[in-house]
Amino acid sequence: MSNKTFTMIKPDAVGNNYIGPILAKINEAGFRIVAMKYTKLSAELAGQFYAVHRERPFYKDLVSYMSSGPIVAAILEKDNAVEDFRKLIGATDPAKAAPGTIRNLFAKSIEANAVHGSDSDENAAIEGNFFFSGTERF
Ligand code: FUP
Repeated sequence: MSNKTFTMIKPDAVGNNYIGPILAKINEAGFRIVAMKYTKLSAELAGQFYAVHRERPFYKDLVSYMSSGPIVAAILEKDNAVEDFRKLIGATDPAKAAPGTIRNLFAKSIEANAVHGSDSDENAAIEGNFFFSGTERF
């Protein structure tokens, strides 16, 4: 079990001025920020990041949405990081996300669902490496 996960605060949450409240929830839940950047994905990079979903019907819209505005990408550290962060963000569809979870509080739709959280230790490493070099982690 690794102690790191990867997250993005997505364009809807950035646009709604939820960076601060979401980071507060992340810190209150006991995660330490190891790396962080405010950036914007090109359609090409968003397509690469979500390549695992390329056969799904929502892929094109997802890529266009994820490249529509700035995001915050971060690597987070905590014991049991992947599982605990998935609990903190709640279900993919905010209508099904448990009360008090980040998606329940801040997301509007299944596509514009406020945050990303890695679903496995392996993907956490792949996704962290997608955004950050070794010297950008502290
Ligand atoms: P999650 O792991 O909770 O982020 O969800 P998935 O990996 O299943 O989906 C990745 C992203 O695809 C979601 F964050 C939002 C988008 N998505 C849709 O737009 N429509 C869907 O029906 C499912 C996912």
